[in-house]
Amino acid sequence: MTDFAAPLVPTDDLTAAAPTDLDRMVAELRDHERFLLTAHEGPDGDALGSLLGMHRLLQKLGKDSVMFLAAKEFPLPIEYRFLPLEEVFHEAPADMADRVIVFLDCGNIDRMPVDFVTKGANRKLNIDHHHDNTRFGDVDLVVPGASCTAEIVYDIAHRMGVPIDAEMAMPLYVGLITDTGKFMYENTNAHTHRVAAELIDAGVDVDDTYRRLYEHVPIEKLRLVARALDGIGRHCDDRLVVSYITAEDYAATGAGEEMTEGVIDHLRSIEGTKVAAVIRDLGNRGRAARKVSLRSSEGDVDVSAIARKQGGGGHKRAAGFSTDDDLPTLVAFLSAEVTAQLGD
Ligand SMILES: [Mn+2]
Repeated sequence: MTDFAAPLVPTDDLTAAAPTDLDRMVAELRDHERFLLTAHEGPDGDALGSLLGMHRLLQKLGKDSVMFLAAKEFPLPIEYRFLPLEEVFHEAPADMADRVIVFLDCGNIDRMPVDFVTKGANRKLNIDHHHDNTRFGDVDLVVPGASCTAEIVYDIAHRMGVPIDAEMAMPLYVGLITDTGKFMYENTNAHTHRVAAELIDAGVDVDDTYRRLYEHVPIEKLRLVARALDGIGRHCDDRLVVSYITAEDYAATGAGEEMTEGVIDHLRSIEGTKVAAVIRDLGNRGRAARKVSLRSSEGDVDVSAIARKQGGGGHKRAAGFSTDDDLPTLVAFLSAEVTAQLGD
C-alpha cells in the first residue's frame, strides 16, 4: 500500500498542487456534512468515474452526498451505461441551500451550465486536472500533473485514510483508463499505474471493465466510423486531418451523436498528422450547431489554445469547442492556427 503521507502527485509535479491545496480540500470534505457532486456536461469516463468515486468516498465518511447531472445527458453513451448512476438527481434537492457543491473534472464553471448549481450562494469546491482550469471554486484542488480527476479522488481518499473498496475502485479505474487512452497517452505516468494497481487490488475486474467499455460496440457506431473515415480531408501539408460528421451521417447509419467518441483516434493515428479534428452536427442536443473535437498527435501543437479562441478549452493534447461556423470557415480557422503554431 502507498504511504499515506507520501506526495499525492509525482514528485516532479509538486509545483502543480501545493500540499496546502490538498489539505484545504480534505478539510472542506471533513468539515461539511451535505454535498452535491457534479461533473461537466457531456460527461466522459473520467467525469462519471470521479463523480461516482467521490460519492462513495463521502458515503464512507458518513456524509450526505447526492450526485447531479442534467436530464439531457441521459441516456449516456452506451459504453458508460453499466455505471451505477441510478441515484443521480436531475433536479435540485429540496435542501440545496445547505449543500456544498463539488465540481469534478470541470475546467471552468461553464462546463456545468445549470443555474441552480452555478449561480447559487453555495460553497463551491473545484477538483480537476485541466491545466487551464479557471480556479472558480471557493477552494480549488487543480492538479495538472494528474492523469485524470479520478486519480485525484483516489489521492484524496488515501490522504483521508479511507480504505478503497471495489464499489469505489471500479469507477475510479474507468476514469483512469478512459482519460489515459488505456494508459497510452502522455498523461500516463508511474503514479497512474500505481493507482491502477491499487484499484485492481481493491477489487476491479480488469477484463470485465475493459469489455464493458470497449467491446459492446453497436454496429451503427462502426458504420458511422466508416463514413467518418471515408470523408477525411487533409490540410496544411497533411498536418491537419479533419472529418465532418453531419446530421445526415447519423440518420443514414442509425448512430447516435454519442457514438462519435473514438473516431478522432483513427484520425490522429494517420502518419504525418499533427492535429486531428472531428467536427460534428449537434442537432437539437447542443447549444450550438456543431462541436469540434481536437487532438494533438505528437504534442507540438497546443490544441487547448486553439479551442480557447472559440470559447472552448481542454488539455494541450485534447480539447474542444462548440460553434455555429460552417465547415469551410472551420477548416480555414484550424489551418491558420496550425500554421501559426508550427510555421509553414
Ligand atoms: Mn478528465
